Amino acid sequence: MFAKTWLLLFFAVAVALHAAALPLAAQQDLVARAPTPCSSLKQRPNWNTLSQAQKSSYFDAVKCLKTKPAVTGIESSKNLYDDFPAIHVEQNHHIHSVAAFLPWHRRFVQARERALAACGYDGPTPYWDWTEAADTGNPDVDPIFSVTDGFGGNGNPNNNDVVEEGPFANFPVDILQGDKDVALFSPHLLRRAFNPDPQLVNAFNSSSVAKAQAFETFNKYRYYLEGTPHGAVHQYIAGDMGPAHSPNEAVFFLHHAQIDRLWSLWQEMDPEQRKSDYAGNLPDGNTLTGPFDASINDTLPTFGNLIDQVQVRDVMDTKSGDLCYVYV
Ligand SMILES: [Cu+2]
Repeated sequence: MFAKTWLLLFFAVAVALHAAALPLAAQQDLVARAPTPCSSLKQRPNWNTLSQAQKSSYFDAVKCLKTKPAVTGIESSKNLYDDFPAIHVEQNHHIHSVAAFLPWHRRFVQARERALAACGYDGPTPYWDWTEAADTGNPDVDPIFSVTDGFGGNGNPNNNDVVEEGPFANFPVDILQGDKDVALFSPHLLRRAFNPDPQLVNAFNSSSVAKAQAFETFNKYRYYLEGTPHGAVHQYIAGDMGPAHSPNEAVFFLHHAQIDRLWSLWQEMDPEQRKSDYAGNLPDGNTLTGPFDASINDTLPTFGNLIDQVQVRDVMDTKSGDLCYVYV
């Protein structure tokens, strides 16, 4: 008993001495950091509520990214637009089917927002609520695919599924997943090949999302959300939205804003618990069977200089730190 108490005391003194020897900043790091409150919150709206002028300035900024210098240093990436698919391909196995899927993509959408701002865009960061599209049974008629004020429609099946109308008509895809010798992955023009399979469409309708939102722990939630609604939207649009180079498809960022919105709505159902609930496998584990050894103190996989690499805990709350936004 005495020996045990002594040992504990010795340990406490050793920790205190060790802490005293550290510089002040490091000492503060030992204390759990309180999230920095935001001075104001930006609103992220549904794409369909944007004005024509906002939509067209959004498209202008997206296309402007092709004219800005690359920052990732990835050899194949020649401009800021290509940096997004390039880092997503490079980090593919670190950011999918892992615990970090949601927080990494949350920050990735924020990186896109900052890049668009550098291209003069001062409008909001929109999301695409694809449940509205799926609930009609015909997602292809959703206004997001309008050829007049949307992202353009389906690709032309008689021309390798190339998108021929709208702001991304005949748009170059230069960053590719995998081997450039494989026909699908050689440089080409942006492709879409909508897959109307009802099973696929139902996987991102409102009842599928209701099922996702009903999970009570992060590990189960992120597994279903990623594997079912998220994956189904990629597979529905298909073409360049399918492979890991999917950030070539501008709709990617509105899809991921929606995924981020669903996660933030899920968190708001029980903020105290869920803004610190983080669990799941690391890249070398299995997404379904583990081991589930991810930690909220993990550093996020790299964004290749598109935005700084913070810890998971820094992006758990959209209303704190340097996030400061809400979905409306
Ligand atoms: Cu991704």
